[in-house]
Amino acid sequence: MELQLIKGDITKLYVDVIVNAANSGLMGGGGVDEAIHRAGGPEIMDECRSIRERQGGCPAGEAVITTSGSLPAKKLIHTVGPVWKGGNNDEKAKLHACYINSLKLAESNGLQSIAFPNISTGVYGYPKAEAAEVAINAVKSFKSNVIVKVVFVCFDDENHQLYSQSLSK
Ligand code: AR6
Repeated sequence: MELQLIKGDITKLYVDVIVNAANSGLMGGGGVDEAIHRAGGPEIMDECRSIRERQGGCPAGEAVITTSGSLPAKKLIHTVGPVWKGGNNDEKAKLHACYINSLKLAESNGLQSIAFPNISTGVYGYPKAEAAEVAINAVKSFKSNVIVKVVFVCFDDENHQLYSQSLSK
């Protein structure tokens, strides 16, 4: 599995699947979620609504898959990161689970390349250095015969710097 790091807008990527940092209601919001819905169009929200009606949303740490609408990526995975509440509320296990469950879902859908944003490091307030370690360790621990490429997409300089340091260790 090849690991790549880029700085930029995840909505522009031509990969098999991009991951959204959603909320448990799958209702849309700000940050990367807003950018994805804006770029991908209303079909995505229609499918999120059906998922909500069927299973009542998506708890933190879990992931669901939808159409990618008009995005260049073929599919879209929505995962829900933990809200940072100081670190003693299972945040690390939940963030780890976001990456693992997204990778499992990509794999079971035969998707070979996947791009992740820096889940929970925006509105949800997870400290960026700790979140980068969790993300990189989770992806490195995942052994797959299906997924050939994982892209970490950093939007801000601080995350990009942290990922580039960790990935070069
Ligand atoms: N491409 C890649 N990364 C981006 C983009 C983009 N276009 N835009 C922002 N980021 P956040 P969270 C980065 O707040 O902390 C939403 O309202 C951003 O710099 O999007 O998991 C949801 O609906 C940051 O590093 O997600 C939820 O309610 C990272 O994406 C809540 O926010 C994650 O920041 C989820 O909070």
